Amino acid sequence: VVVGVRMWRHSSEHMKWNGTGSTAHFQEIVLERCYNYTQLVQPELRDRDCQKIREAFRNAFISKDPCSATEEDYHPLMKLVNPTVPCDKTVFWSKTKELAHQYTKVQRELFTLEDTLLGYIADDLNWCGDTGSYEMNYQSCPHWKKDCSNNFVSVFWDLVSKRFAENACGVVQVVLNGSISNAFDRKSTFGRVEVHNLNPMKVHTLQAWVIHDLGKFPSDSCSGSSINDLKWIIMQRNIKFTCQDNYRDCGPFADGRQPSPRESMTSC
Ligand code: NGD
Repeated sequence: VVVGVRMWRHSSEHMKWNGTGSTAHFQEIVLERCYNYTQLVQPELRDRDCQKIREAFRNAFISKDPCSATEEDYHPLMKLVNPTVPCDKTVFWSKTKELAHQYTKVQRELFTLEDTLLGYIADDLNWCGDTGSYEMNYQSCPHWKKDCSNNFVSVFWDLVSKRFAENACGVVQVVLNGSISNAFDRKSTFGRVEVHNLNPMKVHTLQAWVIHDLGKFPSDSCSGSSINDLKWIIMQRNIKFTCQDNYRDCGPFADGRQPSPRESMTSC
């Protein structure tokens, strides 16, 4: 009987939420990424206290109901890390994560959110705690669609995306996916959060790149209705809008071969 009760309790904990659990070694990964970023990637940030950052990150969600996250929970963490991207260097993306990151890896002075300290630390990680426990839940975390939208991961990304957009200045860029039917999606983080938090006093132009996968039929382009939607929203906000399909300005290779969109974005 005792074994039966134990097994039942164990499996009910296991099944609590529908999303994947916290990333194994979350604390260690946060600390290691923080040191890597502040000591090697952006040594101007070498004075940041990574132990404090790790602690503030953990305190934001530990011992709390994982479906009741608020922006305030992250304020102590936000205070420790303010975004610092120079004007003209911000790159947003939507459904083009890999391509956008290839782009900023080559164009080293450009920054996606994941090239800033908090985005770098949290990218691809998952985290949640539980009321009445000092442990993280490694079994399951709330799924943003199936369980609750105010979970700690979604609230974190909405908040850091908002701050990233608020701080942008000059010309900002967005890399969009022309191989899906709506390259611009009002419900994406870019469409729902970032676009609306650009400051028209600081940002004068949004430059969109609509890129299709090689060999795939283009499903959307600068002249499509979703981009028109974006153009309308941006112009309403008194920001200039420009759009470029499959950017290419480096001409053919020495052997005459035309570069693919991917090649021209990343190697010209
Ligand atoms: O509401 C959500 C949600 N929407 C998308 N995604 C979400 N995750 C939640 N927990 N809650 C996930 O974010 C989705 O599964 C992808 O893994 C990722 C990006 O979604 P995508 O491709 O639809 O693009 P978005 O426009 O929603 O967001 C990309 C822009 C980009 O300019 C970054 O500055 O928003 C920023 N970002 C948001 C969310 C997550 C980055 C990330 C990230 N690095 O994981």
